[in-house]
Amino acid sequence: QEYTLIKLRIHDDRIPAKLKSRLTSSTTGVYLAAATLRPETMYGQTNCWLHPDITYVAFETCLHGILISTRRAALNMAYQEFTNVYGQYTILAEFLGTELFGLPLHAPLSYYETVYVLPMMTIKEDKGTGVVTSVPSDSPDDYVALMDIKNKVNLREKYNIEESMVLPYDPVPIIELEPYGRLAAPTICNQMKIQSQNDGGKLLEAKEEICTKSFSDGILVVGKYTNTKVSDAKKLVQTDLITDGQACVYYEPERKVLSRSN
Ligand code: ZZB
Repeated sequence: QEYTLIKLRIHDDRIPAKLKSRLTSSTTGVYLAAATLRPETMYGQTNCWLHPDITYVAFETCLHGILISTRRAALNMAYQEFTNVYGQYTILAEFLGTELFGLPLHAPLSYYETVYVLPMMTIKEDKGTGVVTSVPSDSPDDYVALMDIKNKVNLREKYNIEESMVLPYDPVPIIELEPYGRLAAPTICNQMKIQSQNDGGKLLEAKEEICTKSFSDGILVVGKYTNTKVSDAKKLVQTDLITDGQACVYYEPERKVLSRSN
């Protein structure tokens, strides 16, 4: 599986102290490394998701500054020549997701100049980098999680999330997709009456429906590739981001399939 790693840059003046103390003057930025299959949707990023209880590590790369991901993804990257020594990475600092909530980020191509790190309970530790960039216009999972944190004061209080990190952020129309219009994920979630992050089955159904449709029929309505089909724009946007040093390619090793005979 090929993912695009999107480099979400933590504002330099907000790098956590325990990492800051380990940095040298040559550091070229600290980034949350979000794994996505949809680089063409980056115009619609509204926030970044981390899981509160997952451990994330910060490590130095040759070409991409300091990256933050799960340990497992860091090791995979070390085997993909991200680090100085093949197969090895040095941990500069370790964080639980909770320690990173509320950090301000620069997200490449996003309509919003600054986006924040917020909690999502359905992040899987063993997929991608454990860092997910949020595009609520086109991802049902992101849309319901954003609505949760917007609507639930107790959830924000629990994780010290301020209103200003959430309330100004709305889904951005970026892809036209018949018959859903320009906000496919909100539309399908409302049609299917999906209420929360815990509606797993319905969410999966919604995601599969619009993901497949978007690839075959979606048309970008923002940015340099306005009026381009999603299926064509994907590669074009990925290449631009990589050329600008704002992204790179990451391969997910194939999962072992457990076969059982009975
Ligand atoms: C931005 C984006 C925009 C995504 C969209 C999806 C959609 P799949 O198809 O099931 O493999 N993701 C990445 N890592 C994780 C993780 N560890 N836990 C939970 N979710 C994760 O899903 C790939 C997508 O799942 C990735 O692409 C990422 O969200 C998320 F408009 O990045 B995506 C209809 C989907 N739309």
